[in-house]
Amino acid sequence: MSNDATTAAEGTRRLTVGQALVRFLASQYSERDGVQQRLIAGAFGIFGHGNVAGVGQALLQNEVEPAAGEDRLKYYLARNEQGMVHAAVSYARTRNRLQAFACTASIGPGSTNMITGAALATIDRVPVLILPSDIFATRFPDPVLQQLEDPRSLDISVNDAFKPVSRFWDRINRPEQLIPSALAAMRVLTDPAETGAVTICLPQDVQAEAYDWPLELFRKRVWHVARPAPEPAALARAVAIIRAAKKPLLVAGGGVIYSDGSAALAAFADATGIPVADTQAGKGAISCEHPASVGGIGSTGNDAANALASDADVVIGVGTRYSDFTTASHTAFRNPDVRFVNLNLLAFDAAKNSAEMVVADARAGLEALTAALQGYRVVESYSQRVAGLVADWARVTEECFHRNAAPLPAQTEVLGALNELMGDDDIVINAAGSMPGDLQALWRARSPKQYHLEYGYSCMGYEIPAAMGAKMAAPDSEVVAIVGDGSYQMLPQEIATIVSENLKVIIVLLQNHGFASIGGLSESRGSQRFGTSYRMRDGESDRLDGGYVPLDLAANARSMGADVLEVATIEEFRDAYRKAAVSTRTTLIHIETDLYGPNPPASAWWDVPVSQSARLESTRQAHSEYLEHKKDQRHHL
Ligand SMILES: Cc1ncc(C[n+]2csc(CCOP(=O)(O)OP(=O)(O)O)c2C)c(N)n1
Ligand SMILES: [Mg+2]
Repeated sequence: MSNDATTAAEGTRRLTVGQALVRFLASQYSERDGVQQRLIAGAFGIFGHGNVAGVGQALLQNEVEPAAGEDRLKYYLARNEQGMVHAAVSYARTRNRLQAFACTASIGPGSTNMITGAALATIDRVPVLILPSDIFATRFPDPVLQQLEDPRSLDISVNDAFKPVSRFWDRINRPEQLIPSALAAMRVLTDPAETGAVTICLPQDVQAEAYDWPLELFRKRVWHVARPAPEPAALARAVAIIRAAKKPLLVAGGGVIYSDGSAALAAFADATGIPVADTQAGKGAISCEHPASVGGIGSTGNDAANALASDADVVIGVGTRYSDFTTASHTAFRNPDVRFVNLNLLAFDAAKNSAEMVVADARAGLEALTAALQGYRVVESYSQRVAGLVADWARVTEECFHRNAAPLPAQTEVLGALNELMGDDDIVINAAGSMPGDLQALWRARSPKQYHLEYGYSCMGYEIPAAMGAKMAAPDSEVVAIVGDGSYQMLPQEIATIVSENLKVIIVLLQNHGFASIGGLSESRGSQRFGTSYRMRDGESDRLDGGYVPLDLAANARSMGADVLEVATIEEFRDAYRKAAVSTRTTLIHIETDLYGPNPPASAWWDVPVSQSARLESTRQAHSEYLEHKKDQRHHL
């Protein structure tokens, strides 16, 4: 039975802004290829005075006394607002951007804690609905607790800081503004070319304000996710370039996976013989077992993909934004005559490297290209070169995976054990530190969803909350977050949320007492690993060069309700993984690894500028090496 107050005006319903928003969100659906699903799968939140009585009351009412025909918008209580946005992004990514979460936070710090997550979503092009609470629209009690006061304008709040990291941003100062805003927000969330963080700021008084809403607002609404086909003339231009190619290389980005384009990519590679390299977001778009798959490209790529990139006369970028890691800071593609053909939903990305642009859905575009390229195939000697390079790198991978390093295992051995133990449909998650590089070079992904690397924002702290989001999105998959000790210390607290939701994930914590990644980078750029390991301040030197900080991260995870297995060797690690896999409880496996590697051999450069002037010899030396590498950098005009 409806418990909403009815109004005199027919066809309207009197609800607060919070109630109307919740009811609206529960009625939204997305559709692609004939399959419909709820667009907003639920709401993460943390309440404070900014949202407890507005959006919070609405979520309560939706849970305990919904109106007739009102669907549930399930509420999840997170521990940190940044973490909940990461979880939401991971959920949406796992669902190929067809479903998203709402995130409600209180005003001030609760809301600004979401900015990092919003930036990550927008950079990674993954939908999330951000609902920061805002200062009073009436301005009566100003300054409310946690209000930023700006003498230049009473219209500014901390939530203005979401503007550059949101694809859509609005503030609801009057109830009726919600109508156009909510509709615009859904359109952006479901537009694969525009999607990212969508932010609707909700002043705390307006959240609780009642209005007579047209009932039509709450009808089921289906947002169709488009698959734009290439324009025939653009396709023809692209085909002419590819047909003339002798040494083409396709670079598969995350767009291939989001478009569910793996079968189309495999068919393209089968028909043309064109080798396929992958980016961090695109790994798994083609199975590592496909003969055309050459693995990771760029700064953290492998020798096979990078050798092919270096020689390629035509590079076909599909669903990629060409990050500096992919292009090795514009040193990867060295053929003086190289040309680019980019297939992307976003014209902005399609235009990169002065490419012939094909603005289209990745799957639709690949299908069109395959059809239009009929009869074209790379020559046999090129295919043989590809196979030889791939076989060479497979040997390096085997070595890295089975090093038997002592006394501490190398992290590549842990990654190798996971790669062997995890199933095709399981999901490995990582974001920052030295592991993304090792994974990009070595991991052999056998399905499009197995490899979940957040490397657009490479945000430390993403892994654990992301494991929660991925598990919610793929309950039948084993979800494994691999996390460094630095990343763990940024954001471990969603373990408590994972436990409270009865979710089972596996967290693998690699303890190396510092930053293997930035430590190595620091050393190679002449900065002597300064400030990159977790050590005590020494009483005599007054520097951070004492013993290890006596930190017990295993106990930390245990304190939040995870089972913890502490292991020292790779054999013990394998056993622990098997135990964790059959357990129904969230388990963290703690293993100490060697801060100094060895890591896979690097075959490409990354531009990190070195001080042009220094007293330190290490820096001067690194600067002259830097200048050597700079010579290889080029624009593609
Ligand atoms: C939020 C955030 N802050 C800083 C960085 C810069 N950064 C990249 S890797 C890294 C160290 C990571 O340490 P850890 O997680 O222990 O991984 P390891 O390098 O030891 O593999 C830092 C500080 C980042 N990526 N994200
Ligand atoms: Mg570390």
